[in-house]
Amino acid sequence: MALFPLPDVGQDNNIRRMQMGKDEKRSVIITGSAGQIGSELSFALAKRYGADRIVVSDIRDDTEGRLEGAGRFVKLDVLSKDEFGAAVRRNNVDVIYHLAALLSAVAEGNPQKAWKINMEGLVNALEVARENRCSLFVPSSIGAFGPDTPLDDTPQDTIMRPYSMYGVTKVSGELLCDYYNRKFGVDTRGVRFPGIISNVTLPGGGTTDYAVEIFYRAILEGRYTCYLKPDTSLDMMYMPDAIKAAIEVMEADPAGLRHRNAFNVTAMHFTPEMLAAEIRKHIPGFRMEYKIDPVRQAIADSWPNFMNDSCARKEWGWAPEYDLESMTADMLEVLGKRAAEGGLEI
Ligand code: AKB
Repeated sequence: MALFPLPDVGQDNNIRRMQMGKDEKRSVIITGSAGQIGSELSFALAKRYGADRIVVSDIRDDTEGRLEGAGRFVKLDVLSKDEFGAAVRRNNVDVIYHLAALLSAVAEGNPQKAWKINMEGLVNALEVARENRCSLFVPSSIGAFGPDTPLDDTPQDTIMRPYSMYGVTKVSGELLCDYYNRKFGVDTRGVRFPGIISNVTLPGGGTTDYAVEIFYRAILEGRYTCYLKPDTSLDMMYMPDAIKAAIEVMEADPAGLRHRNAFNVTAMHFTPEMLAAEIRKHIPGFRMEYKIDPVRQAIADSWPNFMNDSCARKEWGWAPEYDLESMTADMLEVLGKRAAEGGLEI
């Protein structure tokens, strides 16, 4: 017997309706727009649905310039539900991409603050979505898993007992999003992102950051000191695929979704030594050294070596475009050009 009768509200896939141009007045809001994912997803959404239908928001208003062209800017602290709700109502928002959160290493440094921002911010997003009948995307992470999880070919549905505060907030967030879907009919969806590699915005305090920093240091200095052990295997994804996942899961026909919060998605998995070897194919003299950070190493050791993302492939057609080889070649080309113009810094 179903624990809750499914309410007949909110399941109307707002983003598909917008994409089909059936409701020209509605818009999408992105929280944490200036962050690693937000600063690229905001522009991708503007390109797809029209910048006039995108509201970019961040707690820092000094980021407004960086987001110019992606949509209307609203300064928003997600810890204020009133501010959040007002921004949604004022802008006729139908779809919320809730990206404002702390990453794993920073969260471990201040667990109380991480709980507050990651969980209270999420509860506000869920309540605002419920009250205003919005669809809601919330990113989860490989951080939702823990050392008791099967770490090879990690299944979609498995043991999740993370040791890090970041992981605790991610599992709690997944459960809460599913609860709001079942109890209140809010159209909540999410993916478990692996480490994301981007050539636009640097990540801020994650465990997988090495996989971005290494490219900057390889180009600028020809060497990198890695804080994870050479054989630490983790799932990764190039930003264009991460954007694709965030958009496609929201556009998916709800009738095909058996899962919602949150889908395993991956594009590649590698170790620091494998990435260094791939970079050496382009920069033969590249040198890798190791100085292990015990906190980030412990977090990485508790995360999957590689995930099974067959549910995402089956339920909404997930298929990444970049692998280790093509991602490395593209990163080095884009960052190399920027360095040649004198504009590469870390
Ligand atoms: C982090 O390292 O904290 C993030 C993640 C995998 O969620 N990149």
